[in-house]
Amino acid sequence: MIRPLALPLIIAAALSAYAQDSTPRPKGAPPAEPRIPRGKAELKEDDKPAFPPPDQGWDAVRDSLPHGKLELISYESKTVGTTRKLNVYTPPGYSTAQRYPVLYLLHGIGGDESEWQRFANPGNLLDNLIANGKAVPMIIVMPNGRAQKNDRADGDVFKSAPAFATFEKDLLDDVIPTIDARYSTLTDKDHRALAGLSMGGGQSLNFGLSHLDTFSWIGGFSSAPNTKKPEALIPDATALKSARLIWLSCGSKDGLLGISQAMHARLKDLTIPHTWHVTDHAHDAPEWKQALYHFLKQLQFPSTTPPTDKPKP
Ligand code: FER
Repeated sequence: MIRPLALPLIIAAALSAYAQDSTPRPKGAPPAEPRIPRGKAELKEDDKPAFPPPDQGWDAVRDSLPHGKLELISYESKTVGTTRKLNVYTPPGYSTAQRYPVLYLLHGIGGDESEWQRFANPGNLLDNLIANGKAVPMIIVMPNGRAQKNDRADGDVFKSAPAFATFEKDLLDDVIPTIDARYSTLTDKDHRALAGLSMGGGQSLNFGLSHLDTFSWIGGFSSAPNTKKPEALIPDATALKSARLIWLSCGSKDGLLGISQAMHARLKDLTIPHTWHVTDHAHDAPEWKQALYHFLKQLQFPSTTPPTDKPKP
């Protein structure tokens, strides 16, 4: 079992190993194709913070204000053929008399359904934002993005990279229907967001941008090499017209910065509105925590609730 805070260090070491690997490969080994751009992140003119640092006390846990609830639930995954687990945060005062927007929040290559909780305590960030009138109540779902029978982050976590692609089906066919059946949700795309860190950032861009009928708010934080090519995800200038938010963020000291830079360049070339937020972090939890805080504030879901014939849970 890898300690969560050790993982960024392991990944940093893996990244520099890829960048420096010039050793001869054994006969029959797969080609030594680097999975990441070689060399250090190169800062470009636009690579600046879009937001000032978070307000003071942004991540304090306060007894004086109402808190949401976090629960670990199980669901049957037809995609994987197992019972899987995910964490669900419901906001303070959650009631079936109302319907709520949902943010699906995805973890990185060494994480699981509890990684965001360890890195950022998303529910507490949202409790503080709601109390200050800076974000709206929403449900946050933190699933396990490694869609395979053993979905624990054991051993060489890079070997499970293909299961992060399989998760597209699990998310669309198993996770979302489970959440919409068990919670009082708004089920239209304008009230559904998808974001994640690193592998989860790549998943969010890959799945979100190709399912704009399902998600209108899409965020890639420090997106990993699983991110599809910008030209594939954004074929033309009108492709993302229906999206309400396209968010890209990354640390300036992250060896994976080039992946987000390329997405930003594509969106900029096609004059597609988006957020580009680069801060002074590396591939680490402080980067993802502040990215999530600012992202949550941007999720200003429309307040008029569209008609829905979904029966209430
Ligand atoms: C890689 C480097 C980093 C890669 C994935 C990552 C699939 C993911 C890092 C993370 O999720 O933190 O080459 O290949």
